[in-house]
Amino acid sequence: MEKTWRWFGKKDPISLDMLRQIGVEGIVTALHDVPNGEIWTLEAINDLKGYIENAGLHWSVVESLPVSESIKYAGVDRGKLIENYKISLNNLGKAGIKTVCYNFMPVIDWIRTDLHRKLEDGTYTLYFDKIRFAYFDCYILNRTGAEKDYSVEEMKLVNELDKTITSAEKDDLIQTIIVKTQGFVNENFKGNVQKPVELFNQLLALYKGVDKTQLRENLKFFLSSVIPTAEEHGINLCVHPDDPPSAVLGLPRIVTNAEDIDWILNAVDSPNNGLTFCAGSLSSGLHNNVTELASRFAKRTHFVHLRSTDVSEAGNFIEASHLEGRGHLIELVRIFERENPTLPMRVDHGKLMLDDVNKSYNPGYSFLGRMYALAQLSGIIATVRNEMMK
Ligand code: DNO
Repeated sequence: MEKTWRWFGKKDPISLDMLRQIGVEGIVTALHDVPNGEIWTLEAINDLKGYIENAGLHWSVVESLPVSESIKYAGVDRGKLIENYKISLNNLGKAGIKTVCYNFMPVIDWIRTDLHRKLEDGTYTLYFDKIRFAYFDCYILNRTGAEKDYSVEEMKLVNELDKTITSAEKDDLIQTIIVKTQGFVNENFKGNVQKPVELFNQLLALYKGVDKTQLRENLKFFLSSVIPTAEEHGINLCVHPDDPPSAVLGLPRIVTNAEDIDWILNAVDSPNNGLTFCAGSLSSGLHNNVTELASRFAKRTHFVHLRSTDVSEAGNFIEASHLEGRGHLIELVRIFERENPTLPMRVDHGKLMLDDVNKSYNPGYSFLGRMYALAQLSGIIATVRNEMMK
């Protein structure tokens, strides 16, 4: 696998020179300043590509070429937005960038409720607490009928939490779920969001009547339109799994398990229609066995995110060490090195450790924590390659 790193562009405090020193081989990035839905011009792509190459690296993967909300709920302007998407793909193809990651999660991308979960050793990791999330749903968004999505026992805990939660904690929950985790990856919440809860509810309303079947049809419509362009340029499009891999807030999610992935790969059966194998997202659902999924889908995987989780029976999950947990990263490296050895992979997320705590990195994207994980994974990759030579 190629060792890549998610870099947030020229404004990223982590410079390309730093990345060269720690053994990064390829860059994962996007034109973060272009608003969602607008065309990525060849000029802008080439400018960033040249900048990366001047530093002695190369632009390996686009993460993400974002899919506009209106394409996901089939709004009136989806035709125009899909045309723009195709032009952007065309331009990426001309520039020679051949792996493009995207996701199809309505309204909200990845979800966490705590960005500073302290571990015994003094480092911090990311955490999802089902009851706090249900609280956000039932008491902060006040979504009609939300209680029905939780068990009686869960609602009991949610109602108890309501008696003790402070307004600072409520505010922190809103900032974490809507602003901090979404702001840097999700156009819906970019910039200075004034009224996050109101905005969130407006977006939820756009999906009234969009169930799983309808969302699948909308994805199929999108893929049928863009995959021919991808084929023409040899671009591998790869959908990112839903994180966590289950329906949330009354919204359908359609990249959650083996059956979903199969459905998508068959919806437009082309090698250019593939998967981003995000071990962290997939492993956070107890229904998923990541090593089975990897063996099954390795040939249609175009990009790998290596991260692990531990999940409780109650549905809470914590981002685990890259050497432990349900992600089984050692086994995944074995599978991918054997089945698809040139795949780009990036270390996904890292702990906050040492001097990281003094910096303001995007949540999950620390420098020292990710560097530490990259070192661990480099060791695994080297070991696996050595095993394979024997
Ligand atoms: C968060 C990421 C996601 C992911 C996008 C891909 O850390 O895993 O934001 O990049 O969903 O489109």
